[in-house]
Amino acid sequence: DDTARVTVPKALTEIAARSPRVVVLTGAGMSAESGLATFRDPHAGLWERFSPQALASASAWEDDPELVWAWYLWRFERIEHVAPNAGHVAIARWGRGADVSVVTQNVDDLHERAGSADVVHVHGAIASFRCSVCEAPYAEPIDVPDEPVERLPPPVCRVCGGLVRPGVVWFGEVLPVDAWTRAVALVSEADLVVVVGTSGIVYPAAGLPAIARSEGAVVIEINPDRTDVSDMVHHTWHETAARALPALVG
Ligand code: BJW
Repeated sequence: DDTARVTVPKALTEIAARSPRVVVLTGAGMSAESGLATFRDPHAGLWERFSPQALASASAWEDDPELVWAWYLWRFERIEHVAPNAGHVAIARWGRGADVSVVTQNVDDLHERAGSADVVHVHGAIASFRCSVCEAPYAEPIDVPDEPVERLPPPVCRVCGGLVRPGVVWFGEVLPVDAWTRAVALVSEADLVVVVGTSGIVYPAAGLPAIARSEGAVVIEINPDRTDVSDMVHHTWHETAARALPALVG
């Protein structure tokens, strides 16, 4: 058992035990040990020539919707075939004995599948397909090719004929106002915010740890590497999500 060899910094165990209201803020590194690539890691195979940051943008969709749609379908398929890791499971278990909310930048549903009851998706959910023109939800089954392909025409909206898109927030788009408002309220009221697996580069989500700290929360970070938020948190623990969280939560 891998987690048996993880030693939790003593200060963190004490902070976790005495914090009634907890928010876990997660990024792509949270799902890395489930087998999903992060944004700033090189992508494999068909997608190695493309930068994920360039594909995840409103301008990429306008320029080449077939390329963007094929990339999202490939990721949608990957998400369906992977499972929550020990970190997701530990957060869900923590939430059964304490007031724990998850604010995630991830568009996968691994927190929900692990059993977390309160999950706020500030960058949307890949599987909430909708029309890119009239916003009507698209609930038809999505056709996924057997093998990933580089270009695929998106389905067409039943209401207005517009192209169907994934339910995510691209660069240059505004975050869903309800999710963002709730995320700010949660970190403002929290005693402890645990920032897991995010590079802290992408705003406005990257500003949540600073909001939490200025409103009085203790902020700790779990990440194998230094990030753009490392300097402003109270403690950084250089460990992976699936190893650290089960050890921290007990
Ligand atoms: C592990 C690990 C393990 C590895 N365990 N850890 C200057 C200031 C402020 C804002 C801007 C600015 N210039 C431009 C902007 C706007 C822009 C922005 O922030 N750009 C920055 C790049 C500077 N922001 C926006 O456009 C946002 N909207 C907005 O601002 O609206 C107002 C507006 C409107 C119009 C015009 C201008 C302003 C929207 C941002 C939407 C981001 N969308 C994406 C795609 C979502 C859909 C999808 O999944 O495809 O969200 S981009 C991508 O980045 C995705 C992620 O949620 C997000 C953050 O990435 P994350 O999660 O941090 O992942 P990585 O890969 O960066 O990091 C992984 C980390 O895990 C690393 O640290 C590893 O070490 C670690 N790790 N293994 C634990 N096992």
